[in-house]
Amino acid sequence: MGLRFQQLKKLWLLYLFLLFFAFFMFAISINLYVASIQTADSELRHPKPPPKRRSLWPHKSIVAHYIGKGDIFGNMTADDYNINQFKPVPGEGADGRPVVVPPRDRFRMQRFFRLNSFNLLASDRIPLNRTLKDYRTPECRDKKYDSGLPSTSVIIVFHNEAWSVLLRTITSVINRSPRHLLKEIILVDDASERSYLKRQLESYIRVLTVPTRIYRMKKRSGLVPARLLGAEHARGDVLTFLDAHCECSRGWLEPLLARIKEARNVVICPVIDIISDDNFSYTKTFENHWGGFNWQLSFRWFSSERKRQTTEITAKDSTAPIATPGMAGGLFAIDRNYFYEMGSYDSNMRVWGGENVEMSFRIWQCGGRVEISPCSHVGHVFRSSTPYTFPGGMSEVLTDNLARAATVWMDDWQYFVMLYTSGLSLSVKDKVNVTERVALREKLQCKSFAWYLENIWPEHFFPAPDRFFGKIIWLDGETECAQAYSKHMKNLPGRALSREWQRAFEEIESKSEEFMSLIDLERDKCLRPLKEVAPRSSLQPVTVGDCTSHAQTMDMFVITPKGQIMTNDNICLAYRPPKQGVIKLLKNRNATTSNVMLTQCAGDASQLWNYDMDTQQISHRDTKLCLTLKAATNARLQKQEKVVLCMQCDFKDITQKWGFIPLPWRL
Ligand code: LR7
Ligand code: MN
Repeated sequence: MGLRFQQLKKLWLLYLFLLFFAFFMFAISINLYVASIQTADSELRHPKPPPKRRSLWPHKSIVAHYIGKGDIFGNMTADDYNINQFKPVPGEGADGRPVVVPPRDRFRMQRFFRLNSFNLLASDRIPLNRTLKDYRTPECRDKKYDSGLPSTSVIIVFHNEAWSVLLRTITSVINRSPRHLLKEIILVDDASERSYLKRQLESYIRVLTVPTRIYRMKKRSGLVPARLLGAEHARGDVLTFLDAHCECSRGWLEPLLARIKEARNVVICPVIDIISDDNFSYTKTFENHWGGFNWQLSFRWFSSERKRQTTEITAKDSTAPIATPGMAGGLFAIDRNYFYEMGSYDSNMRVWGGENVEMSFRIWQCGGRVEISPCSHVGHVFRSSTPYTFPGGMSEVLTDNLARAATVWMDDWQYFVMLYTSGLSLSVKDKVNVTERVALREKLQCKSFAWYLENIWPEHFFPAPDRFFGKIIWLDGETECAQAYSKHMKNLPGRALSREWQRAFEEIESKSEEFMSLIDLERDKCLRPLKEVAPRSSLQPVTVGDCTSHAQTMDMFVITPKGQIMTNDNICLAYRPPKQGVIKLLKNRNATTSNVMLTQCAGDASQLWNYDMDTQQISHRDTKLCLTLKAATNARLQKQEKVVLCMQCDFKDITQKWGFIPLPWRL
């Protein structure tokens, strides 16, 4: 009896263990599966600005990465596309709160996500007139606007937009704009196929309290031709463009119109808040961020301090607009006549992309201004993938558009963009015909791109004639390139006095061909971020890797005469003293300790470096510590890694010797 009981107990325990184990494996595989589908569709298009929250670091990360959620269940039927399933639940999404779709609808929710690359079921539960909070600062709320503001036509273009999302955009415009300032709403349908966007939409807009008209493109053309069609029919003093998935919040319009009344050459954008593609919650973003473009001309948000440059208003006024080198593209107001005087849009830009770059450069270079008004808040649904088709091919269309913008406006820098953007090349440039736009630039007597960079975007991270552009090579003393480099530097007269970047740049430039030809692809190592993907927002340790691939930009650096070591996406090499609790945090984040990081450029002392041509050391200017290549333990992976650290300088130390290999960037 006793033995039996023992056996039973054992069996029972074994059974329990197996059950637990099976469950455990199941959970893991589900997790892996979800992770795999999420990364598969995480193609990043437009960065959303950072939500407003307390920052951990003095220089805040500026680009939020987000993971797209694709459809994982089966195909859609024609009915799925064409039926409007808007079914508002009172109070759902009120004050911009997130929507929770009931568990019984989760399956459908996944299925319908891919239709628009956002959670349609969540949107379909939110009333068209849902309430939002007042996202303005007290100073903005108190602001008085004069009575004679210009009127505006709001122009919304769309292709296959969801009913609830489009109509919530329209409703928010009507409900949150002073009636006398809103002349009309103009919708332009870029050849949508969904049936609810035909008659049903026409009869819906007929009864609105604000005159609303719809124009339809004969064939799918893209947002530029669609916006041009809308603008043609507009009668307001000002054109205000919005994407078809926005929500205007309280007081959004007056600051825009007031700024244009003050200065008609200003293209003024609202602060773009985030409406979640997942649950449609509305999140306020920073008022003080501004925009620019990376080396591939993708729009990026930045948040380093910027002087409020408007002349009429003092720099202290927190309600004053911020000058921005680049605009996101979708949400802005412009004086109607000024829009045409400045050449409206490049009508040969198709489908999506490039027009925001073109307009930013054109407006600035031809005497206008682009600004963001901190008092105007409009939400936008940020998506991680494109829901619609790209007639002509996504990459071809986008690169053609970018090539047009670059060729007309970027002077010498167009070659840089062509060389280092995948899909772009000088041959794409030859393909596009931009004669008309070049003539426009002549006619308006626009300034050069160099002027734009120097004056409008002095913080920029592009190459320039007085900067170095290329790779930072570790001179291990053995490879041919390393030896040639050291020999050249050592034999320069007066080199011992030259702790100046400018002098180093000149010397490197004069010998660039030779150094380049000596690079040994197998052995030479160049400075690069520790992770395979280039860092965009977070701090990232630095290491060395093969100097080979010229197609990637993560190991290419721009060095300014001032001593900033920058790379794409506004990332700079920074010294991070461990005392500030960085090591501890790093342990959690990257599991590697280093006091040298790639992080958002801020132009402060932590990011300034010296170069000594005599010893080939790069040292941090303030602390006089030298960049050193060391083995470090990665606590998480339990393995040794090479990491670049700042350590006491020792001119004999081979792990502290660095050289520069220039890369071409202009013809
Ligand atoms: O072929 C098309 N036809 C269209 O009518 C393609 C698009 N569209 C419509 C579309 O329905 C939408 O209403 O054009 C509008 C913009 O398209 P989105 O929402 O797919 O673009 P986006 O929000 O991803 O992209 C941003 O960059 C674009 C570059 O061409 C445009 O300038 C968008 O207006 C712009 N959106 C914003 O600036 C919102 C803030 C994003 C940021 C940062
Ligand atoms: Mn959009």
